[in-house]
Amino acid sequence: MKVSFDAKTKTEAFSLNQKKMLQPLVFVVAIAFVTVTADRIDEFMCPKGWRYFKYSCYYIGDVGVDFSDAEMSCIDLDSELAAISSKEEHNYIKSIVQDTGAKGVWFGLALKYGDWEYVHDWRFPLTFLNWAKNEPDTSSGAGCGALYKPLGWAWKAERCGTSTGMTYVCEKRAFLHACASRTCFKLLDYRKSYANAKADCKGRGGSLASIRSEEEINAVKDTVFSSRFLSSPDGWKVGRSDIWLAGSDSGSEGVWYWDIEGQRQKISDGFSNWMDNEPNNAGPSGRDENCMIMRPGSWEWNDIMCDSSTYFLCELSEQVLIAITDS
Ligand SMILES: [Ca+2]
Ligand SMILES: [Ca+2]
Ligand SMILES: [Ca+2]
Repeated sequence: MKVSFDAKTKTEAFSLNQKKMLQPLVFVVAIAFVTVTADRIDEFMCPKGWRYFKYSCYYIGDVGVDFSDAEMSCIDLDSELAAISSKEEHNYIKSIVQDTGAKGVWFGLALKYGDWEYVHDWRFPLTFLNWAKNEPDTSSGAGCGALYKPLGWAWKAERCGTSTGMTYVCEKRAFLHACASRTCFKLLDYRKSYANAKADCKGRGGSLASIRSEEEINAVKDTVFSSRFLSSPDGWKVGRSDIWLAGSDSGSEGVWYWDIEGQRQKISDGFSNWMDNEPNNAGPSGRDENCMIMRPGSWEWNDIMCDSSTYFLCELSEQVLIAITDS
């Protein structure tokens, strides 16, 4: 399978991508039915205690929190105060805060230098606004956005230090998992160095992924090339970029291991899927290549420099994962 894109706009590349995906997806699904019936494609998932909606996970906090505490609480949970970019998303959040007993719900919108912006990303385009009538009213020093129950949950500018009756909504992206018999894979669609990717997976209760069979390659294909994943905002980029796996020869040049705590295994003793003439340890300016990536499409491996930055694949046991299905 060849995955390539013309340098076009994101939208065009995305539709091109979907057409190209159709054929291989049919193929992958057929294989899955014939030979690896133990495999399955799970829905998008969110951590326990989070709610899933349209590629995002939402968390509603405690009542009685001011804006900056709400912001910090979301960051502590590896998320951000929600950015509400459509009527649909607004209505969803409204539906999950109805019964919290809160009067208002902080989300990510705040007044910065005279403009209303999303606090975690000022570039986030304000394509959707849902202010109540006569809002935002900043005359009393209000500078933070909240869904406000007495106004039918429309948005109100509230004083940021208000905590009475206020809860908050955090948001983070949901990810698709696919599981083989041994383990489940989770693709992270942001870039990190090998060491930081390894730490990220560990922080999720797993590790960078090792691939130990054809069956696991099939599960990874499902994870990376799911048509649903590709319709998420960044999916089109991920399907054509290298992905870190847990392989490394940092300990002894040329001796490759799955570098996983408690499961360290010499790769040459088991399943292996290197590209032709790799690993070659041939970094620029004579630098070592000691960390392994997998290339979507061929699903083969290469060694690259560990401080490169790319997407990565974690493996997690099923106990770590809690499915939240699209309702
Ligand atoms: Ca959002
Ligand atoms: Ca090396
Ligand atoms: Ca190489």
